[in-house]
Amino acid sequence: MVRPPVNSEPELRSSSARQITDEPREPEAMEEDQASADPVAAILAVLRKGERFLVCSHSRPDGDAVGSMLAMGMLLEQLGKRADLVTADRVPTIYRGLPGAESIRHALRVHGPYDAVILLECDGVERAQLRGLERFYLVNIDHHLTGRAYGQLNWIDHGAVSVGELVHRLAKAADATVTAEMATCLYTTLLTDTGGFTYGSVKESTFEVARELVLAGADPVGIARDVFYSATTSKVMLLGAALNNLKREGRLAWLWITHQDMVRTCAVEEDCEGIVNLGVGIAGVEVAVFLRELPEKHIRVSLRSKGKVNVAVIAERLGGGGHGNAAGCTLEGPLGHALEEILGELRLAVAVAFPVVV
Ligand SMILES: [Mn+2]
Repeated sequence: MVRPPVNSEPELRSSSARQITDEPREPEAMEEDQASADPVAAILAVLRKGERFLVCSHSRPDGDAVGSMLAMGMLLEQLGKRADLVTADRVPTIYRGLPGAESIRHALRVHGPYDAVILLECDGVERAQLRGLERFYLVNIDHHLTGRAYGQLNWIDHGAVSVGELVHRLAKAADATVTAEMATCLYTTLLTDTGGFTYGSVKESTFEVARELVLAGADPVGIARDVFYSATTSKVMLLGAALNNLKREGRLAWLWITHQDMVRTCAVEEDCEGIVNLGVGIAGVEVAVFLRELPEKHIRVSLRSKGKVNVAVIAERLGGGGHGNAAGCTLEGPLGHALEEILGELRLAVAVAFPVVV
């Protein structure tokens, strides 16, 4: 049995290794071990036991965040539970057509009589940018390389291409029906987190999951159209501004936009999504970085790698996180300063990954 979810403040528990002693072990210690041995069963036990749940994901939600939240909400509903879905930022326009997307509220603080909070896609509780989360029983489901076991229950699987893939596994383990609506949300997580099935995380099983979701009613053509062929005019104008600032140096490429570029093209934050891919899309480029000047002058940094350089390690060193192929962080401005800082890291990483043979 897992520890029952509680409404009151759960005590913080260390995930560090326990010393082996002859003393009888506390029941809690055994629960923890069982949870780490079979996180799916442990999470299902929490879901079955509770009544009301809060489902959250990271701020600036992407396709995996939105799709996995919606599918998790549908799963909880099938289990006869109440679920509130909350993120710190609005759902991006391209995902607003997903089934149930209108049910996601955006807020800065959470409160309520929740039996547990299910945090999806957050490598740290702070990624959610929601105040008040810490006092709840936290179920952490993630697939980031930089994922930490900050929850009372943690399921971190680096092998999953999206958190949606994990929610799909959970739904099957619960013997829930994967409805067409759920399949649409889950397929969206696969498509977006793999860059249309092209990133290094993709493997044979990815297509097995995709196939199951299509059989369950997901429309791969319609979803791809909504995700990849539905850009706003301001987004395409913004791409033009970014391409004007494109630089190439051997295996490195970088591009940036200023806050002024954002204002001039009437762009919104979500229009910046994917710009970094233009840099890494160049033949011979191994790593690309996209920098965006925020209104308050901090610099948002997006990193992409073709695979030889682990950009999650670099992002984490600078206070961010992510995957080996795709990661990000926020740096101090001004833009020129942030650019030099990140290029210093990247030049070194490229030199290590591609040593010059003399
Ligand atoms: Mn993801």
